[in-house]
Amino acid sequence: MALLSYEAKYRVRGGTLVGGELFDFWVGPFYVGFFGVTAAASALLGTLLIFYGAATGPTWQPFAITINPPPISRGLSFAPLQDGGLWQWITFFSIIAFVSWALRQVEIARKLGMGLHVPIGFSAAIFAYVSLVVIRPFLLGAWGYGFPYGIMSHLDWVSNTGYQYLHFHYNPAHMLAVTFFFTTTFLLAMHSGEILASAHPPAGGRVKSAEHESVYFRDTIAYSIGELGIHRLGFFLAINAGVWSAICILISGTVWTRGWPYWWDWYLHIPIWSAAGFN
Ligand code: 07D
Ligand code: 07D
Repeated sequence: MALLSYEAKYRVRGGTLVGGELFDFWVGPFYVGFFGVTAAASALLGTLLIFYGAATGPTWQPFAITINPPPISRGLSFAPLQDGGLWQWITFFSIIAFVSWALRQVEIARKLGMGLHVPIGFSAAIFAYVSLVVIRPFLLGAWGYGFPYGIMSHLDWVSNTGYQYLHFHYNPAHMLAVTFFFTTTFLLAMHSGEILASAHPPAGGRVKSAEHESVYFRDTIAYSIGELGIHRLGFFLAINAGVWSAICILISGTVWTRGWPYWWDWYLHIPIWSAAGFN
């Protein structure tokens, strides 16, 4: 069956959250839906505003373009367009676009009678972004704490924000997030490697089955988590990477205002060391 006719077989009506049958159609291979319309419109508006900001700014050098948030002195107020207002509108449209994209994933999952795992996964990234540009700036009392929209300027923000807390690596939630990111890539390398090794043999070779995969890991580490289990573990690790990232920046400047190395003072005061006079 040609790919498109195969897809057409699964083009079922219904499952929409909003709009009933109004936007329940496809353009080529793309499902539209109410949230496809809101995602496309807000992504277009946000991108046009970035171009407008670039056009009124000093450079077209792609790495140097930056749309900055309002100065901290403006607090949580609406800023004039050229003094952070553009950043506020771009933030607004980007959130509408990301959330619409997630809801469109929900509608497609409902149509196909599938679980909501994909939108839940994507929501971890949205949560991290919203933490950076809405929740933390709100808790700190100024939009100026958000990061600027520019390829290099957003890196400057990460570095400057990190050094404000002396040594960001000492942030325990950052440690967990980094560990989850590293573990996720480690797991993906091993898992994808295993699938390629069994399902894609050299020309003339025999494709191996799931049993080969399980036996491979039992022979190697005495345990195989199984076909479903490996994806559950991947989902758990990857989502935790995003969620602990969000937590690590949300607690910086809100619940912990000093340098992160000082957070570890409790370690020096554990009775077993202090009673022995080690600190
Ligand atoms: C591979 C999925 C595809 C996505 C891609 C990104 C744009 C932006 C720019 C119009 C893995 C598309 C990029 C649409 C175009 C303009 C001006 C995802 C994949 C290919 N960053 N960041 C990058 C974003 C933050 C950090 C690259 C976005 C935080 C560091 C790219 C966001 C912090 C480094 C980029 C965001 C942070 C980067 C490659 C939003 C902490 C790098 C991204 C919306 C999270 C790396 C020059 C990538 C680099 C890099 C985009 C947020 C840190 C431009 C859209 C504030 C340390 N970031 N970033 O592959 O080379 O992601 O930078 O939150 O070293 Mg960033
Ligand atoms: C926010 C992206 C959301 C994206 C969305 C979708 C489009 C569409 C279209 C392609 C979360 C965008 C889609 C635009 C594209 C098309 C067609 C993802 C987001 C919604 N750090 N650090 C992290 C490491 C240091 C610092 C996170 C490592 C230094 C600060 C992660 C190291 C200092 C912040 C991480 C290291 C420092 C972070 C980022 C090593 C600087 C944050 C991942 C090895 C001196 C940020 C929520 C993330 C964070 C963050 C890793 C070093 C500071 C755990 C590995 C010591 C200030 N760091 N870091 O969040 O937690 O992804 O943000 O040295 O704010 Mg760090």
